[in-house]
Amino acid sequence: MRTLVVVPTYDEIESLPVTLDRLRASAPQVDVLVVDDASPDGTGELAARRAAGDDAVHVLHRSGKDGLGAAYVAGFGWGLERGYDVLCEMDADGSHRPEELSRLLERLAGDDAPDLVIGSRWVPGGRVVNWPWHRRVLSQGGNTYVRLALGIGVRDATGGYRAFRAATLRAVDLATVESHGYCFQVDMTWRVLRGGGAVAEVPITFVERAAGVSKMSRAIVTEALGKTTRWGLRHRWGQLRSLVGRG
Ligand SMILES: Nc1nc2c(ncn2[C@@H]2O[C@H](COP(=O)(O)OP(=O)(O)OP(=O)(O)O)[C@@H](O)[C@H]2O)c(=O)[nH]1
Ligand SMILES: [Mg+2]
Repeated sequence: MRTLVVVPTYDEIESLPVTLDRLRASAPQVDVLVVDDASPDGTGELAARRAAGDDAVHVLHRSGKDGLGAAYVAGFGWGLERGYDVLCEMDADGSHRPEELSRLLERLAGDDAPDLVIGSRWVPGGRVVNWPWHRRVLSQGGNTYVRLALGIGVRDATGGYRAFRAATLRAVDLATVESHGYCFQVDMTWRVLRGGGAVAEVPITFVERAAGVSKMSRAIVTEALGKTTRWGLRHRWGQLRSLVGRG
């Protein structure tokens, strides 16, 4: 299985080298694509230097900050064009421990193999390290809302440590994905489930970033809540109409 890990970056000059070192050491068989949105701190140049010295590391430079969702769509397109079998998501900030990637990949390749594996903070065995209580509440509350609004069983639909089969991504119409922030994660989960795909979760230990600043904002939370509500309502409306139509 040729595997590509897509790492979106915006101002991660301190975190990215550590993440790349850990990933190359713990999963040397896996290729990496850094998708940088012209980070003012020079993360893109750093990634280019790493790519020049390591055949397994690649970089895609984009012209400006356009959100994590657009970066992943571009990165997935790059990987699908080059024939990778499995495409993964991983943050650059150390929150997603590279040493746990093999567990996601094993689950994707195992028996009754799912179409998408999510590294999950909110299943038994999952943990979050160094998060203040308000981040826990936001993530757990947000995920509970997503589960109820969409009527799905996934415990960590906003989690961004993931492994997709290439076929799963090909079946999703990536060109129409418009979500910017971590709403992108909910969007992709919902698209896979709506398309009849199976989603599995494996517990991870999520570690709060040690360096750099968060790109999380009120706009990102609002986008996720608003879109999730709309998708949920549209879905229920469709169910109601087909029920009435049948009666
Ligand atoms: N290319 C690109 N990457 C981004 C953008 N926004 C965030 N990222 C990257 O996406 C990953 C997740 O972003 P974070 O800032 O860590 O967001 P978060 O994990 O919700 O917030 P923290 O809990 O503070 O870490 C990091 O690797 C970021 O550098 C963007 O607009 N473009
Ligand atoms: Mg983070």
